[in-house]
Amino acid sequence: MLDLGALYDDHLATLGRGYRELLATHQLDAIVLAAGQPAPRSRFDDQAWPTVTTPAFAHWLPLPEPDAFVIVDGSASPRLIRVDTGDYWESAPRAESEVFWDRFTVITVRDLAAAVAALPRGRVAMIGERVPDVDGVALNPPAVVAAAEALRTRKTAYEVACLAEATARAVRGHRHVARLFAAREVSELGLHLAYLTASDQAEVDAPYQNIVARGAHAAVLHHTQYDRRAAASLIDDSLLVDAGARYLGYGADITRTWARGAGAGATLFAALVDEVDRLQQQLCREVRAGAEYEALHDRAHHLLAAALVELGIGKGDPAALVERGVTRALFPHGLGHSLGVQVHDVGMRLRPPRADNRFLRNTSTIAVDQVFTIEPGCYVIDALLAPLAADDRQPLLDWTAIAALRPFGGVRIEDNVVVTATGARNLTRDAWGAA
Ligand SMILES: [Mn+2]
Repeated sequence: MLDLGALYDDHLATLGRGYRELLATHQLDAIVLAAGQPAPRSRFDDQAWPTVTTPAFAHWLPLPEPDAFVIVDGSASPRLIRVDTGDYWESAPRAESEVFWDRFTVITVRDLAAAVAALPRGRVAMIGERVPDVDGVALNPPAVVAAAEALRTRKTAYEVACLAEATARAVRGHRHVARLFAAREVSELGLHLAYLTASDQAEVDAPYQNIVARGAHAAVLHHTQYDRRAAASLIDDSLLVDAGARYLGYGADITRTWARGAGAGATLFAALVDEVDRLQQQLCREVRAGAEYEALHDRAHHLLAAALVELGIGKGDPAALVERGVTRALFPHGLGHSLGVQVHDVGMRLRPPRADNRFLRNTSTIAVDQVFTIEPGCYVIDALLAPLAADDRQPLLDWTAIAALRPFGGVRIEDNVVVTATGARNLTRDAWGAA
């Protein structure tokens, strides 16, 4: 196993430097990072969603505990204020690693009021939500929040190690459901539960709601309404699973698509899965520090157009399929997004994309130590294809092929990559190879 302690020390040292600069720039004596409180499910009962700590807090330590505060004032050891009410109804949430405790000066108090009383006053900013108003403390000043978010775009070795472990867990889930799908009939709900078991996580611990889509459901980009029925016998079918796992607050985000069956539609769909997988790996190989992520997204459209013509799904000049918006009807989402303590992490969409790339979540200049997803896809979404069938773009697609693919929904292949000095390290393929 990793020497997480040494990596965590370096992580804290990097964060400490970044925050000292932030304090100086914004003329602050301290920043308070509030873990926050669980959000109520409804104002009409006493149930709450599980605690999700404020990302700026999670960036400092993997403690999934409400009402805690980290105080950063530039001193060597940040302070951690915790509330222990002696509650006997619930067991306290536990961090999966204890690595952080002795790096903090820990102050334990009996209630939230005492925690608030212990917070610094004066030139102090606080980042958090569902936190008490504190006199003399500015809550979420936008410039300070933006500066703290900017510190999250380049990952430390500790963060990459956490993401690699999260990836390894997710890959175990993906491999398991792929085997199940090939061998016998299991409903979407059954596959979802099997994924959680194989990746050893409760549903509430997952970084996002698993997308588990069979057949035509795979054309629904965020299909989470799991069908509970399974067919009686193995049929020609597809399975798209977009599911992750977490480690110490860091989430992996992986998609795989599988095809089954020997009929003409299944055979064409399997070939499309192979093509998208191939072009996805090509895009991962083309990641270069200094290049624009949006250019890589544009490149994905050109590679997809060539693949479509190769497979007989698209017709004519591949460049025309991109220029006329045909690839955008088949691949309507962005190529990827930043990854970290939030599954759609911050800091990589500082400017909006071009209008034709409007769902793109990463418009950054690619830089060493960024971690992001590469997730091209291709789907039969009738709402997007209908305008093409109805205008002069109709001859650009083979509609018989589209009809053959429709029952299989679509394909998406998604990996998590770390930008290096010479290219990118693919956490997902590395874990897949090692599993
Ligand atoms: Mn994703």
